[in-house]
Amino acid sequence: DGSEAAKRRAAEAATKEVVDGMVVGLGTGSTTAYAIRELGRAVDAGLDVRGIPTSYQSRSLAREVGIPLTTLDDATPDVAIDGADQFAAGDLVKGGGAAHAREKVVDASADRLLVVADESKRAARLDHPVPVEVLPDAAPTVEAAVRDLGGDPTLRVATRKDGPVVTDNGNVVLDCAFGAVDSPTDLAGGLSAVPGCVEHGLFVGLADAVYVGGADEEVTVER
Ligand code: DER
Repeated sequence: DGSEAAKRRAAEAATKEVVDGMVVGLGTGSTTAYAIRELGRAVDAGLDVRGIPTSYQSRSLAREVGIPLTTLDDATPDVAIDGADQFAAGDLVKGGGAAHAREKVVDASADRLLVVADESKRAARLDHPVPVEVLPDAAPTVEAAVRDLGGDPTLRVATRKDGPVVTDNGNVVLDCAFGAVDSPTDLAGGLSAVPGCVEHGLFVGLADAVYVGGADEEVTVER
């Protein structure tokens, strides 16, 4: 459908920034998956790159398409390519895939973070529920702290598994509805200070470019 084609266009446009010898942070989600597949084709054609995955999903897809992998022990990403649940003026809500803890580490370590998205992710102000990865035993106390910050937390329930979604790190996820966020910086600071919060999905000031796949076969780049 249209949005899949738009996601693919955005991802393939961003992948053009990857040149020989680069180390690439490989984000998680369906939009970034198009970039990972495109990188696999480029590797088949002789491109010399190494990838640093951000989740079980991105690692297994990178292996499937033949991208050589490395880790942050041995390399720093020149570029990271990652998706978003919402973007507004370069700030992001991420975590739809419950991978945002490792994504933020890799994305922030990269010299350039390229976000890839379709138009449905665009917003004037961030108002998407913010995923918060939480130590399982801390869920009740983090829920209370989120309410004190003005949010409404919902434990993310798994499908085809009884109980909550469990992240690659063995934690659970609260989706926290705050409505329109006046200051992403302030809310990010408030969430980071909550004991038991492993990582939240506000990526403030991290994106260097947002590649947006439009309905009209176009890709716009917002810097
Ligand atoms: O989990 C994540 O942060 C993903 O990048 C998500 O935000 C975007 O996933 P999508 O490209 O499948 O919409």
